[in-house]
Amino acid sequence: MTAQRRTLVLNGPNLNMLGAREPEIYGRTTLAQIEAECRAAATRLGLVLDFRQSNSEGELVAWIQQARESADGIIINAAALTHTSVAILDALKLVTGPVIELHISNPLNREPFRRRSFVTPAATGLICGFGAHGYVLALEAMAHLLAERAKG
Ligand code: CA2
Repeated sequence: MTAQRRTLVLNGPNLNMLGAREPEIYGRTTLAQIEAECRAAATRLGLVLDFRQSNSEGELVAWIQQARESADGIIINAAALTHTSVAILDALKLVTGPVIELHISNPLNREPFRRRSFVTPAATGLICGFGAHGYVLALEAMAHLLAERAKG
């Protein structure tokens, strides 16, 4: 059954370059490998997965708007836009399903400018600092939240 189980995973700018630099912060896993791990986890958890990446703020906003119809929950690693984008915040505020903010690193123990998030005010919860495995943790949290919602 796919009702209440469609999960959109959104990835922001430069995450398509994962594995190419700063492995001490982000690890060596590429975004393609993360997507494969997410697909395996989604199958195990009974989620229908839509996994996307864009370097464009406008495209991410459009996808969030579309998700109001096409997804039951959103997991978002907005990357650098986390710290700058009122447009993403405004789009996420219109989403009625669960929103999970995700980061590979822990932005709270890095540079001060990473401590401000424009995603957090619209997020149901936040997962950060667990490396690429955070994506699987976020999918597990989403499966739990959607199952709870389905109970009514
Ligand atoms: O830790 C995260 O997941 C971040 O969202 C990653 C963003 C950063 O601006 C946030 O503060 C935290 C950076 C995404 C791009 O990172 C790359 C890492 C390695 C190679 C290429 C890009």
